[in-house]
Amino acid sequence: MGTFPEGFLWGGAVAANQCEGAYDEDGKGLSVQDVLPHGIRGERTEAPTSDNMKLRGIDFYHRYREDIRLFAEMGFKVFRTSIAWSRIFPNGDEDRPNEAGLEFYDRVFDECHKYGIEPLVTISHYETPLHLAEKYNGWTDRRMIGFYETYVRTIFERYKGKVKYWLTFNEINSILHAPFMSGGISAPADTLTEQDLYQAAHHELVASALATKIAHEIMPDAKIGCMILSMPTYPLTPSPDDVIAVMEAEHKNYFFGDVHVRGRYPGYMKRYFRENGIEIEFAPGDEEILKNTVDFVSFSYYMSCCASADEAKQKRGNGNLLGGVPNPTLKASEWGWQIDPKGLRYVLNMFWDRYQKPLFIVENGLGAVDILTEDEHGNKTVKDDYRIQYLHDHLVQVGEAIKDGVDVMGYTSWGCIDLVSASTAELKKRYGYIYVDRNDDGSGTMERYRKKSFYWYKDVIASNGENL
Ligand code: BGP
Repeated sequence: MGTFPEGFLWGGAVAANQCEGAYDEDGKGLSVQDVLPHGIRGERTEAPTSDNMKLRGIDFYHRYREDIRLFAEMGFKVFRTSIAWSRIFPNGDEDRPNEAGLEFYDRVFDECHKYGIEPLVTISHYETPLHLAEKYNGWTDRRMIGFYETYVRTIFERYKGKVKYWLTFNEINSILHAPFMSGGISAPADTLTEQDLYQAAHHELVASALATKIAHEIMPDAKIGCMILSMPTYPLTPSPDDVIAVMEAEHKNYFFGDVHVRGRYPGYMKRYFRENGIEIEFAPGDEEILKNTVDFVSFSYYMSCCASADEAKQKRGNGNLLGGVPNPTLKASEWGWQIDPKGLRYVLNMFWDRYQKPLFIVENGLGAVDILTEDEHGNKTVKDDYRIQYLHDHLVQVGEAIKDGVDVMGYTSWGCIDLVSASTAELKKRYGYIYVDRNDDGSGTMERYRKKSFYWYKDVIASNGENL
């Protein structure tokens, strides 16, 4: 018997807003992404602007057949994508869905099943309808729970025979760090208090638990997961103060998983709220709804960071949304994200010890600049040994965690086909096994080419992780 269990769900992940393009086709409404041409650190615009790479993405909306065929060629068992909420409810607060939007995902899921690929669907992946952001200030408003409920009922009823695995909110803990992109909160970030952000998070947590309840009613066989941005945090020094700083930093992330898995607010968070003058308003029934806990825990993993109790050492490194004090022992990617394969084994063990629920790594990968070249047969390709190395090193650690006894359901590497970056909105930050000929100046044919990592991953899947 090999290391990876039989039936391990190998695959890749994307999000609608980063690959589909067709931002205004077939009745789609605008989403927050359509006014974020420069990613999370950039300013939002009043309306979509032509420099926004996401408006066309990689044209997955029109090329999904070709792309899914390539995923099938690699042997994918699962394909993670999201449904763009604003294709189904263009404004978000309508009663009736947009049929053309629903039909698009019918076609995508049917295409997956043609090859025996199981879709894994993120219900909300940083693409709240813009109207909900502008009219209601996103998730700060409790009415969002109702809009989300209408949306999830619609998609559960529609896709119940086609989609078994669902994630309620992408990287739900990121709402504290990227309120507009993650929570559709349009008030300027510097005007928002912790009270605002945690109340918005509460609304999302209730909505997530409600979706879990409804999913179980409509689709008894479905599996519903939460999705956490994981960022294992190490003490910068062995000082006990640094260890406590780590514990407190991790609580801010564990809070979200703890509510999803245990169905109630943890004591450490109640203390934090009490001592910081935060009062979360619970509506009657919220406590009961939160008891609808998830079937599995999914997370993204790109990097780890450090924490320090020393004010003078509080510098923030580059990295995905959470940042953190850089680790002096680690190297970083071209975008400054520190590379730490062992952190993946560590975080898998931490989640497993804490939750005893199946775990799903739904994002992991290396964003890098790729050079298009030719192989010995004259075919265009990318010799991305650096990406193979990164993925290899991480999968070795997944294997170690499995040997530790951790129940890992699957692995979908991020950006299995090149797509537009969430944090910087660039296309040159490529993650894919498949190269897409599109550049940040808008040039390119949109042709797809298999990279060296394509063949490597195909072999990993075919050998169920034995040939890494
Ligand atoms: C996660 C997001 C993804 C994805 C990934 C890589 O935070 O869930 O949407 O984009 O990070 O980040 P980036 O695209 O910024 O390189």
